[in-house]
Amino acid sequence: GTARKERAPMHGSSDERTRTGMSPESLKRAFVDSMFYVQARYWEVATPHDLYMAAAYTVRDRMLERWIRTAETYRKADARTVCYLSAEYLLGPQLGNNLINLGIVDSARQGARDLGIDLQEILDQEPEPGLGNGGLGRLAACYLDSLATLSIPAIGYGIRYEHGIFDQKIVDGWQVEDCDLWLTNGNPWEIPRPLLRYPVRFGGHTEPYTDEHGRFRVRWVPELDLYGMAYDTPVLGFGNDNTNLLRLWHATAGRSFDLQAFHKGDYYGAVNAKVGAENITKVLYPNDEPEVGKELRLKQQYFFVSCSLQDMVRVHLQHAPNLEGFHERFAAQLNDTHPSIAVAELMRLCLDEHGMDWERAWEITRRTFAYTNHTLLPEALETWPVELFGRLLPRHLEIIYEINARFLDELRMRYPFDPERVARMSLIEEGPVRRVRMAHLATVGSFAVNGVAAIHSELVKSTVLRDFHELWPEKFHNITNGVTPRRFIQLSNPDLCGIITDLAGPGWARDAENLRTLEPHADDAAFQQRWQAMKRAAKERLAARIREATGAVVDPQSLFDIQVKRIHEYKRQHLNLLHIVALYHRIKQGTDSDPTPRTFVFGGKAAPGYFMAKLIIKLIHSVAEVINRDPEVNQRLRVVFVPNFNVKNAECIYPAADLSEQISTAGKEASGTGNMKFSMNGALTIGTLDGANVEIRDAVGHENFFLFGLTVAEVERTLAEGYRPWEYYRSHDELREVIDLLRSGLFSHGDPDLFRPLTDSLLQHDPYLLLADYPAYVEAQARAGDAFRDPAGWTRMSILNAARTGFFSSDRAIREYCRNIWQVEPMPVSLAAGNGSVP
Ligand code: GLS
Repeated sequence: GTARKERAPMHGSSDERTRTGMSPESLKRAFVDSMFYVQARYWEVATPHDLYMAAAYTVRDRMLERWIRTAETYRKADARTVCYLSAEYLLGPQLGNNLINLGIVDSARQGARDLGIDLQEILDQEPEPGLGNGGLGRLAACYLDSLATLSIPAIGYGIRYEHGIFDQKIVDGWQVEDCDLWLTNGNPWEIPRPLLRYPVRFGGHTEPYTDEHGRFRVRWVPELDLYGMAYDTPVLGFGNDNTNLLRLWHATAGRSFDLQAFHKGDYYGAVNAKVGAENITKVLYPNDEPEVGKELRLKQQYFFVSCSLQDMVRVHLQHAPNLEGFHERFAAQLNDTHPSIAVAELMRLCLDEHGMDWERAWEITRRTFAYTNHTLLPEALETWPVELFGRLLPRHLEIIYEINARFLDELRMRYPFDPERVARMSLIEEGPVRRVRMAHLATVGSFAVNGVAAIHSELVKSTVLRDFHELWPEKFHNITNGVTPRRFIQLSNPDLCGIITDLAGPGWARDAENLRTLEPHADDAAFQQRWQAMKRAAKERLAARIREATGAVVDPQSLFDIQVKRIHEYKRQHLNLLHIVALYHRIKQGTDSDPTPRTFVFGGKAAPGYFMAKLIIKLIHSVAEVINRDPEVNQRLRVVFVPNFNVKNAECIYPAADLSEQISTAGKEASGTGNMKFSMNGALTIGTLDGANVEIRDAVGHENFFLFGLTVAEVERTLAEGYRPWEYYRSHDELREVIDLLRSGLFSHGDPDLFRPLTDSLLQHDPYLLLADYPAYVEAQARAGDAFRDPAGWTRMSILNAARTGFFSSDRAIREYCRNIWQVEPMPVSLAAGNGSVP
């Protein structure tokens, strides 16, 4: 009201600037203030955690004006908004990133130093929000960063998991999962919105009725309801004043629990039901590219999608009398099929809650959504048994049946003599267990479908969605993934950042194509020296971290050969191991010709139920144990496993790599994004023609990339011709000796059976063609080893890799989404332009 406006303090007065100013002096004062008024502590008793919290609140205060001003700007302009719907956001630590995006790293360091505190110690305190599994979740986080940086009105919607991805401990070489407790000490970055709640319903049945206009309608009579409550996190842009919103939903019990149970006197039953409701957002499913089918996961998906769409509808109705025009206000991106139930939910909201007719509702729905496919692996393509679906979401199943009936009619008209095609394209898979095909629902309900690397997008069109591509070729796009240079260069590799800034000026982090200014210096001896010193320092930091985490000592002079990513058979960590064992074997036999000392670094989590992946982790440790303690070998080879690979550890690992292992079977890795982070930091890649490797190799130059392995076409042909891995084993002497060593018990304290499941799988099936690719891999490794012994030549290649990977910035990817899919324009926010009042 006006009364409040009159009393509003002027934001920008000198008092206010003390509170939110960016100088070391005001940061210091605000920090001391937060320690007292937020943490309620005095200096002498402040713990490191108190220091972190006070620092976080100090920084958060400095984000709020931008955030509020951004919300105000978008709202006033009635701006078209991107809604990114994702079940995962692998954000990583916030404090360091927010200091960078506010441009106050130096002030903060200075302010801390004045108080006798080391900023790094404060940064190390932060637990990381691990609300994702791997590449897909980290991509969502990079995209939020770029959306804000490009001044695009955008909201990230997702789930506030109480427990994110598990902490990985290693016990006797085996992975042991420990509960992630990221929220237990409080999360200073989120703002709870207890009044921003939406009901979400499950179960029950539907009833037809006739509305007041005499029209046929359906009412859903659910069995239970719960609420989704919003927790908001600001997402700063870099080099601008835009600050976007990440809104994560937390589940709480609804009134139905009270009514049903408390009033019947069943107090404990009622409390139990409440606990059940709150379970929905308890824990992230720890499977990357999972074999799905769990009821709770479908509940999670529907829960966050329903809250998000209700929130979008609320915002829309602030500007419009009804849902007409909803698709003009919002572009909603489905991050894989996890949120694809949104298609049915928006239909339900339009039809049942807003009285729209089917044709209009369908038009709005199809023009709202776009779908990104992130995997071709058949076991990861989500389908839900119709029985389960109908039990949890009876109304949505009806709507899906109706979408399908109309769609199949269209198809029959178009392909009258091809009933098999019609059956293939159906939203329902027929069989002993009928299932809903979520990728088909997402494709039919979207105006655009994209893959995440050029080769992957072609494969989407020619394999999993082939029939749909034939029907709607114009719907299909490629948008090659990208990663944010703010976190993965500026924050994680300050020395590299210094080198680039000296040459290109500070603007490069907003325009990564400026990395090209490095290129003319690739052969300059003095520049090479600086580059080598940068790499050397990063390797020393990683060596120290490795020593701290595992006790292993590694030599920073050696070639750091690194494979960090989820553990999966298709990613072929065990192919890497076969090479390591071959090198070991040669040294023991005295037949070695590659004297390059190497440190092999592994890291990555295995899905807790994925036995083979866990066995691979055990094998890495077992090989490491034998090699690292053998004095005949350990001067030349070391093998380490960095436990608990997460964003924080990753930031220390990428800058230290000489060689990046991107060795998946061609056609299996949709894109990869670690491959980009390594290359940007000056690692050379040894890799297959898979995912974004193809484009990285084209960008950096074929001579600066160690290529090996079968192509997609060759993989297909090999399998079609009846692949017999046994024959590779028989005809390749070294390969046979290596596999025999694994079967001998040498790496398992004499137990020949421990690794049997792995070696048997390789010899009998080898679905990922390790044996077929082994000779080419070992040969490419020898080339890499040779190249490393020429420091000037290697450094040149390293510089060219960093110089030519600007394309893989997530800013470029987001620009493509804006232009080719979302049709959304930047809306820059200006702090200066506002009248400065805080009503
Ligand atoms: C993934 C793919 O496996 C990765 O290749 C890809 O880089 C990532 C982001 O597009 O998505 N799909 C998936 O389910 N998990 C992934 O990491």
